[in-house]
Amino acid sequence: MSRVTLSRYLIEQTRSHNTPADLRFLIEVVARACKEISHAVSKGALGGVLGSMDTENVQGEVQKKLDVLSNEILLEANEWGGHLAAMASEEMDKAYQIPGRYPKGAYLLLFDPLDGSSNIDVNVSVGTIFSVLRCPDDCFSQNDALAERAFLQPGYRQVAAGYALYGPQTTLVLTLGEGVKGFTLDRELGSFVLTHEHMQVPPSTSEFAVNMSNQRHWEPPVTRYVSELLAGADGPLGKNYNMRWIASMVADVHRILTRGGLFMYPRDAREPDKAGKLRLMYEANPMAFIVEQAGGAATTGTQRILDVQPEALHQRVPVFLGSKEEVERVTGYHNQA
Ligand code: P6P
Repeated sequence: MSRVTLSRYLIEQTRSHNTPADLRFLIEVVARACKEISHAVSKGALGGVLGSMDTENVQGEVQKKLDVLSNEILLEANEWGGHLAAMASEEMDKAYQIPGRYPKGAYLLLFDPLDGSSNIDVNVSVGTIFSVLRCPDDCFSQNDALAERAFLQPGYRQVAAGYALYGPQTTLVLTLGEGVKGFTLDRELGSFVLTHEHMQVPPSTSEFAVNMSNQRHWEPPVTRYVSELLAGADGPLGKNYNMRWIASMVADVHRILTRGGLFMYPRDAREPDKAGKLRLMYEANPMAFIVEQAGGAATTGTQRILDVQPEALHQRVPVFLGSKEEVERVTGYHNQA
């Protein structure tokens, strides 16, 4: 059987599910940018792109050279196509307005250009996360603040979400709201080829992912839940659990999409107002959309992530996502507290 490339999949989606042509174009442009990022990441020390800049991003995190390069690749790839009204990125404080010389379109693109970038210098998988929203009618104003407000839509309004994982293979995982598909980059062809027709998160699991070094900062429901996981077969959950923590959300989520598991980044007493480390608009929301489309669940501990009404572009939320049985358990503990 001839191999299905991303382009062919998107065209067939247009026929079967009326995926708008400009959304199809958007996904293809983002995928092409991810190929370019994959190429830059794979060069490592040979490409002179390892290490950090002497700058910080809006999150107060030291920027890696590849963070900045990946952000520029995504901006330059997407600004001229006429499919976007604006863009937003983890690496930029304000929304990115489409330059006046280019036409605007109906979509808003949000991304974390290189998530997990602290892993780059030690050659551990990193990734790009993206989310697509429709632009409300009134967002075409020239007023930045207005365009910024246009981004503040709950995650259930996403029309597409995906990630590229730069690991032993470069894979693109995508949902258009009709399930989750996985594509693997064929470097000889230069195309993403459909390799995972129907990605599903197993409803139960024996594997969890959390940074245990933060244990003393967790709230009681999380402390209770993790202690039960660690108690194993002799404990209340009656089975032994394994733990993984790659410290690269894209890699941890991809493992969960592949074999199940529970990913946690809880609220942290060190900075309770920040509500944990992960950002709602371009990390939690796209991953929650993908995980739910794959039959899993994603909450803040007390609320479905996709129902959170954003109040700020770089807002953070606690994240519990993955196998439905475990997400429901830990969420139940929060609601009992
Ligand atoms: P910690 C990467 O910086 C990231 O945003 C996610 O990809 C990852 O899951 C998390 O932070 C790792 O955080 O505190 O374990 O380094």
